[in-house]
Amino acid sequence: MQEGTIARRWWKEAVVYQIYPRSFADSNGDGVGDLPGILARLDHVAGLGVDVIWLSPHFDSPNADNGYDIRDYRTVMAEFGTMADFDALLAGIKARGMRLIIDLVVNHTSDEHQWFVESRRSRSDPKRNYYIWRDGAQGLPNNAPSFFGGSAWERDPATGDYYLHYFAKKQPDLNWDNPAVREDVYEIMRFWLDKGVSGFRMDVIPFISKDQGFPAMTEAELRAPEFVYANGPHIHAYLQEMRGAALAPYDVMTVGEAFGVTDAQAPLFVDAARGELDMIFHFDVVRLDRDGWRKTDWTLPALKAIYARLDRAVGQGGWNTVFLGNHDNPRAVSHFGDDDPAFRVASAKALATLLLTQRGTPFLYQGDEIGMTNYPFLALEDFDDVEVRGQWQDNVATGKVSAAEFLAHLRQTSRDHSRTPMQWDATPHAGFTAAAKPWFPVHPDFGSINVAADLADPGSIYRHYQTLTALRRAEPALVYGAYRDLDPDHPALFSYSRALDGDHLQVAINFGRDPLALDLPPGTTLLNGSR
Ligand code: ISL
Ligand code: CA
Repeated sequence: MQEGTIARRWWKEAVVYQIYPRSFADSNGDGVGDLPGILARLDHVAGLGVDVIWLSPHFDSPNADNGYDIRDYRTVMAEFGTMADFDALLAGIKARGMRLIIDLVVNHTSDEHQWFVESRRSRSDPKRNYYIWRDGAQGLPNNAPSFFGGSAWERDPATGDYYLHYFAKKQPDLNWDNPAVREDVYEIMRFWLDKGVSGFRMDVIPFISKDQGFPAMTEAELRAPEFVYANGPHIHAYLQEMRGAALAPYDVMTVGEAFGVTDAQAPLFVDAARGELDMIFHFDVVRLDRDGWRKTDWTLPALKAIYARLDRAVGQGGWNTVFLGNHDNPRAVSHFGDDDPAFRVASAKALATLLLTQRGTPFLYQGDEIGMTNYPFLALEDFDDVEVRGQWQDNVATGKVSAAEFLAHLRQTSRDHSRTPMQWDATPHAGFTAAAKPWFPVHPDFGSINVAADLADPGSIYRHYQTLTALRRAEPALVYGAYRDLDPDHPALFSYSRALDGDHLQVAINFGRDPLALDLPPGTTLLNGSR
């Protein structure tokens, strides 16, 4: 991307930290993380030097998909606390000079949401058209698959009709072609914006507009249905309407989870002139080594090529995000780094350097700041994820693949790796809970991998994150500087420059186990001594 006048915005300069509330900190000893638990640990987050917290869904939910199935958008999930707890958390975040963005999950609701309870009652119910129904007498509308196993169509006994659900059966898709749905969503957004949140992370937002003809899907399309489900006929109209109707009066940030959006399509979502989203999460990096549920290999040149391509794609008017982990992905140091005990710390620090010196708003995920690793799952019953159970039905129960083969891939790719409890210290259950049993097991390596250990070690991963967030704050070139890969073909070295107004920084990251020699131009100043 060329140097030039990039519009300055607070959310371009921010570093974001994602919290998965179920697994962050339990304050009342029921084994489940909660909002008061987060409040009690805010100094840890603020101490990292982050500016924004992204809170995964905190709304009332039956937890068919751990909160991504919302039953009431204006109520806090009972296990997480009360609205007073939310207000106290928001106040605590602001008191530390940070902002809060929350998770907007409006492609679908829970099937226990009042809208769906009414919609499914009868074909003539006023809420019928809040969801996507098709006449049961015509048979399955098309061969669209659910991401969580089986068909995307579920036949409902009350009327014998089918309803659409791209995710679990308990997550019926909303009908965004119905203006009443859109108005209700904008009302929900204003409710939380008026409470003082600073924006939204928008769950699978490219899916909200559907081609309601639902044509049959080809074999190729079935291998990656997200590219069929995203970018429906009215997606940009709806995002522009949303900006005008709900977001414009507020100084907020929006980031869309752009599952199914290619880098070529990115500017259509994030070019500021279009008034849609501020930025999007691309899946190119976290999915570069995936073929559906299968884990495949990757190379560093392939990873570097993605960063270069995404940087070019957003152009002058757009903006990128940078992330290596979240609640849907395995642990970054196990996925992109090296979690062998001899290399884990250096590797996690290397990944932190990548996250915090690339061009784009960095999104950190809870636990990566101490290099938490993938969990040693053994059998199907060790997993919690609805996606795992559904894909097991599709692939193993049907006899397509052996349990051993499916588990071998799952042990590398499962979303559950990032959902084990945060490891605070070496006390029972890593200080996550005082309960006899946490909702999900703590990683057995918590005795050595925990926040207390990192705080006591000046050379820890946590300390490296602190150094890097301070560096990013001190060096505008790391935010707005032009990006150039200096050695795209090197198999182990990731080396790039960031240049702004005569300031020229070079970043060099060793992705390999062997030391690398690096010739630096004369007069180079090392900005931080981590070698
Ligand atoms: O790739 C996926 C599906 O096979 C998952 O990572 C995920 O379903 C997808 O990225 C969309 O994620 C979002 O929507 C889901 C929810 O389960 C995820 O946690 C959320 O991040 C449905 O709300
Ligand atoms: Ca709790």
